[in-house]
Amino acid sequence: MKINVLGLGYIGLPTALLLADSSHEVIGVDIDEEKLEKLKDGELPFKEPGLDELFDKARDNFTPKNEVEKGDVFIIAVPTPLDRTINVADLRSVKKAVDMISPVLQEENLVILESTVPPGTSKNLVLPILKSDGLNENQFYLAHSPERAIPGKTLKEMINNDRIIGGLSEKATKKAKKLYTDFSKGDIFETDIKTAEMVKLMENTFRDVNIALANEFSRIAEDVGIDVWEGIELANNHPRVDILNPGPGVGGHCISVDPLFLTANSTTSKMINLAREINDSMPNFVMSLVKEKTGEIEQPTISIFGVAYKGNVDDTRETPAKKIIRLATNQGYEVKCYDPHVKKFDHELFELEEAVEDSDCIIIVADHKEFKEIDPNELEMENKNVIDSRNMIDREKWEKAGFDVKVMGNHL
Ligand code: SAJ
Repeated sequence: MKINVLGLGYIGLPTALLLADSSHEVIGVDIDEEKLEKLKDGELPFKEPGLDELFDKARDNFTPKNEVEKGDVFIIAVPTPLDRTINVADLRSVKKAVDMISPVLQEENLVILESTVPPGTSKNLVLPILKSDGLNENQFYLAHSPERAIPGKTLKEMINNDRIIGGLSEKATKKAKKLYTDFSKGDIFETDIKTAEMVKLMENTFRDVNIALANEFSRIAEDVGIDVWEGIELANNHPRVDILNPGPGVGGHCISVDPLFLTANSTTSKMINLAREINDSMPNFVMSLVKEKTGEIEQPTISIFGVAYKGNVDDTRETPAKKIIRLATNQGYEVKCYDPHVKKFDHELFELEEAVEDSDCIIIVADHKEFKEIDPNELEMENKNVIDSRNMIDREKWEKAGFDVKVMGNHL
């Protein structure tokens, strides 16, 4: 089949390559010319385990382009960010993608929306545009199949995770399901289009709310005087309890954003907004710990370890590090950042040695595996303080090297 994949980002590109590797002829469409040139030169625009090998195998069936071609299938995997000023989804990229498809849409074509969208988007926004060039809704197929892969394990999860597919008609669902079985080994569950849209948001909201609970526990643990990490481990021995991990805040383009796609469509939500508020306040809590450690120091310097939104990825979208950095610089701190995964960031990045030079406190924000390997004896600092917001370093090792260690959520 000839398949157009619109949007060659973290989801679209792996999807396009998996389909190309399954012997389909794939046109990868993007508006970013620099990205297209890179791909034409055989270079990947981002890192993801296994993607290099897949690209090598699938390249012959994959053509990067800035426009769609007539074909059999159109998969839309463009970003759907949140407009932070009004907390409403910005669906302009979806609209642009559908605008590109409708003039070339033919009878029997299948259109699949993979981007995460507020419930109702497929029917209210996508369908009318697809119909605007003459076809009626019985002449083509429309389905929503939300992506569920987690950055860092995208390919593995795309192949092995279960999928939800909701078609506008039953035939649309079946057609989309058949396509995904070309590379997906997981179960594929069928539903209607609006339920599929909502399920994706429910999944990420579940996670956000549960991380908020863990974060609230960590703050209460500090007040009460216990170690929340030990508490969570013990509580999770219960067969029906599975508490997530506290942290410096929830980043990434999904979990910190998707819950608001739900609340924007409702006047009744309380818990979802509250969870967002709790998670968004975690950088402030981290900053309060920094002040406790550095309050006496004149013109303190701090070192942020890990500006990615989570461990072992190079993605900085919505990273809590940004808020911590802004809060700190606003209060006169000098901030130096170190991240062995990230190459490009709004704030200057330093090598390890330089990042800690003259520093008064290290703050572990993303839990990159490299931080476990650091020998604290080799760090030359002005004052040896470390705040671990992820409970990831070997406390004893750092204390032996003369560090004053503070683990977030642990009263000690
Ligand atoms: N985090 C915590 N504590 C935890 C787990 C995560 O503080 O116990 C933080 C992370 O550090 C990070 C943020 O939450 O800042 C989100 O990380 P994540 O690993 O939970 O999720 P994402 O955003 O990388 O990917 C999620 C996944 N959704 C679920 O697990 C329900 C993924 O399957 C989705 O495909 C993806 O969102 C998406 O695109 O929607």
